[in-house]
Amino acid sequence: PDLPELVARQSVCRACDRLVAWREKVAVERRRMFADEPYWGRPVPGWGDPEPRIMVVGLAPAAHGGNRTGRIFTGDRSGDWLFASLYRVGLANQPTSVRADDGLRLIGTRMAATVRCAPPDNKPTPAERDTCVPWLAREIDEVAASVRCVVCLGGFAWQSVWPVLKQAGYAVPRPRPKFGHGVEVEIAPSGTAPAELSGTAPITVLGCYHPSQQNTFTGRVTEAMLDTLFTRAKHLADL
Ligand code: DU
Ligand code: SF4
Repeated sequence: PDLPELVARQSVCRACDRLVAWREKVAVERRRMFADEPYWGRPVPGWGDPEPRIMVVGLAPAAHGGNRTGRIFTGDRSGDWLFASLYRVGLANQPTSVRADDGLRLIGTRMAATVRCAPPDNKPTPAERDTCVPWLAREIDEVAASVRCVVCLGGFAWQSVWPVLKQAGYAVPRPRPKFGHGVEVEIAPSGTAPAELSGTAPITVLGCYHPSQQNTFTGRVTEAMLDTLFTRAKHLADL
């Protein structure tokens, strides 16, 4: 399957009862309030450069962000911080992301959520994560030939990405590296890597605190921290 087919197939997924109910409940309530606005209310696919050198992995769409606009991190506070930083360091063509048709383009960069439906309180259950992670695994498989750097926004993405990268053909350290802002882990294709990976250079997994309101309000994440991290990602990815 190619990326457009993957996007189409996962956008109709209904595998998690609780999340399907939630994403649709939120959508119905919101449509009533904003009758003239289209409201997505479905799984939010990966988005950006189809041959990315940087892959950004988040947690899950926000109820009134990605779940509303249909584009990941679009129309929510985390996205405001994320896209502004990507723009400042030259990985996006504009600093804001308000609607799926706003002209935003990512440069050498793609992004996806670990869990693709908006969860209540932004907290998917472990079972929901395990159910959804195969979509991320398929997406990483599709882009693995070009990716040089994987940026994990928050500990949830960090935990989820190791089995995915192992399955994609990378030798992943044991025990799993501990998450932190700025933590870098270099991984190389393993002996059983698929042909398009074998013989390729190592890639770097980069930990980044999630630019959630909780973190940005308290100063745990600052604009400077995000800019430094994405500048590093850009360097690692030769962009
Ligand atoms: O029209 P297109 O070049 O196929 O782009 C489709 C879609 O992906 C559009 O929403 C822009 C985005 N995109 C991007 O962000 N960065 C790229 O390098 C290529 C496409
Ligand atoms: Fe499907 Fe993932 Fe949504 Fe669950 S969270 S319904 S697996 S797209």
